Amino acid sequence: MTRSELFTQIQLKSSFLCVGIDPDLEKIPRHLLSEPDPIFSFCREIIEETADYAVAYKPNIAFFEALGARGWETLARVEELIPKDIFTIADAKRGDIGNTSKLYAKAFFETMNFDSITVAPYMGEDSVTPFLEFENKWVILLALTSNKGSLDFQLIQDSNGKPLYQSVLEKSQKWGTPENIMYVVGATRGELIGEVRKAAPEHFFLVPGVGAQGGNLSEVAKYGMNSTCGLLVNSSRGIIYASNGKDFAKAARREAKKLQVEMKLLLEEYL
Ligand code: NUP
Repeated sequence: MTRSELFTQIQLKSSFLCVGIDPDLEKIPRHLLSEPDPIFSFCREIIEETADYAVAYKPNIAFFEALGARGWETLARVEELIPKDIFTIADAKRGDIGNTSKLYAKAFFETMNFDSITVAPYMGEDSVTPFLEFENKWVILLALTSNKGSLDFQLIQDSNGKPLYQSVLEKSQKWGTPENIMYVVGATRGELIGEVRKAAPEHFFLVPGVGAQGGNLSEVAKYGMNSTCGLLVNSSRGIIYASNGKDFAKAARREAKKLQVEMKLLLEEYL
């Protein structure tokens, strides 16, 4: 999917919601456990009920690969059932020497047909560029993550006072364009989101951390929105585990709609 197609979807749906698909056998409603593939049934109902409000889905690969070969099959089936006008993100946080990254890219872009993959920038340019060689596919580079551990490295300053995440933003913009690179910026980062926006004015940001991690949506929009929205805000547990009864998918729909209604107002305010 291209950047302008993504922006068109955002305008059509008045939404920049990414629904995070993190299905955990221990958390999904008990009645699904008698299904032949409980995780698939769970994801299918969640997708059917939230597709009106979502412009992106982000399956986190950990939740599938934890189930072994069967989990990979489920992931492929889930990816296939996501409507084609909705952007797909494989949250896999890959990156390795070039020759290996090339095969990671093939796995997620060709064997499966994801629009994008999250990539850790730690190994540098040659670990990232193999992902950029696929037409209309995207790398989503970790810049400033939502977790506490982001303090350990990402905020360390060099001798000129520049934090490491800023060096990642600066350097990596030379590897690709706003048409094939996005950045992960945590919703829990408040004003710092504005600093990331200054350093990367045109790029889309994937912003996890709203909902269960306590990030604030209106703050994200205030500091992060640009003239083509530039944001995909993710909530996983806050949507998919809104209820663990038989009404789980309807409850997920309600939570997704709540976020979309807020997003519509923010789009009207800032676009
Ligand atoms: O900085 C990041 N923070 C984060 O939570 C980068 C991520 N990719 N994530 C992922 O987003 C995390 O692994 C999970 O899949 C999702 C957030 O889930 P939740 O806190 O909304 O349940």
